[in-house]
Amino acid sequence: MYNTYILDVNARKVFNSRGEETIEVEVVTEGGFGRAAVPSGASRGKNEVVPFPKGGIDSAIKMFFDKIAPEIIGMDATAQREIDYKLRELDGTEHLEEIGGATILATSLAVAKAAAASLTLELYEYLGGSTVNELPYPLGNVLGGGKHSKGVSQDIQEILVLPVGAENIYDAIRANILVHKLLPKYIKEVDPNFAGGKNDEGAWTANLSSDEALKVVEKACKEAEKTLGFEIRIGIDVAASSLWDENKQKYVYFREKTTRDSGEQYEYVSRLIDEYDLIYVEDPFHEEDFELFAKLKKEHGNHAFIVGDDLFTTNVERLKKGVKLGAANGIIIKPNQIGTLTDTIETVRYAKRNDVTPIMSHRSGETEDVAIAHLAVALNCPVIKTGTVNGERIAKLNELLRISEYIGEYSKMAEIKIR
Ligand code: 2PG
Ligand code: MG
Repeated sequence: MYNTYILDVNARKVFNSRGEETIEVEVVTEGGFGRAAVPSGASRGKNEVVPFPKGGIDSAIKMFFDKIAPEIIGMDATAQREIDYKLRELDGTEHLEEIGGATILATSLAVAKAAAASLTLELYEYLGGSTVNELPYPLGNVLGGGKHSKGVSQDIQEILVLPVGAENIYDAIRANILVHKLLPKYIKEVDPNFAGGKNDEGAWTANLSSDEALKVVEKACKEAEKTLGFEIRIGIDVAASSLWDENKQKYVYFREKTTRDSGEQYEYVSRLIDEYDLIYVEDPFHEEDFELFAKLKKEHGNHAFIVGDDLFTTNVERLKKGVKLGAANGIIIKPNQIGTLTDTIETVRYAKRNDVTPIMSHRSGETEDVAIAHLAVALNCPVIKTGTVNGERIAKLNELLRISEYIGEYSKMAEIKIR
């Protein structure tokens, strides 16, 4: 009668899009199979779970076979919460230092996928129920800098586009791709030596200041809007923790060769929001400055998403603090920041109950795994941040096209509401 029991598991080393080793886990049930691989970040928040244990990935794999496999073989794959608690218990540390967050998340996701397959459901249906029908708007990095580009490009890590006027997922994805495609022409007007370089996430990387970068993206958006006939807005991920110098107590802008104290950083970000009509501002301040986030949200939170990534690290306790202080109206959701599917879902639910918009997100070092596309739909995240081009990013976007087709005539875009 039941075909969801776990019969066998496996783990192996695979590579991510940066060519770094990561872990992939497989779970076999009586009636299904699930496989999940875990991405990795370059600009990591200091409160994220630890991806690999002291002995690195080899020791992670050994621990998978020694500790995890004997415990979960024989369990029911639909007992997600029980399995996730068990994984946390086996590790025994808050930040998953013992076994490592990568192995734990890969197991957690592979279990969910195996359960879904055993019930002949798609992952989004299994987790979201038979009535989910809203597709997230893709938020795409088109021009990169900071830690993802290293060197001469802008200090702001990501300039992103959000096709708010698109009426379906196909047009939304097409819009971001078109902006990306149009950009080189405008970049060359300012940086004649631009040779078509791309960064880790497939965003262009050029010798531009942050203002020049925003201006060229603005031009490309205008042209794309004219072609497509709907609105495309601009966002940024400052990734300010990467700029923050704890000793100097200042943000260090390497390319601009300037520093900004917290007050100056606030003024700078405020100016960018006004000047470029930004709809989305991620990590404008370093990961412990909840107060300054709150000030920015108070001033701009009715017309822009003020979003915490490193600030929250998908951790519900940090989000609770943020809600209390009114620090943000958006939260980046990266399952590998927190370690299990259950933890991820808990954070998304808490965010929604408190008017904080969850934005499902990739990492800069990705794999071909498309689970985040399913999670975004299942958990009703109105936005998914997953790049614009390159195989590992397109994989998620193409999966959204498939999901939209599976949902069929009732499929629609989620509502983007700034609260
Ligand atoms: C970010 C992410 C993804 P990373 O800062 O939001 O774009 O980068 O995965 O390197 O943390
Ligand atoms: Mg970020």
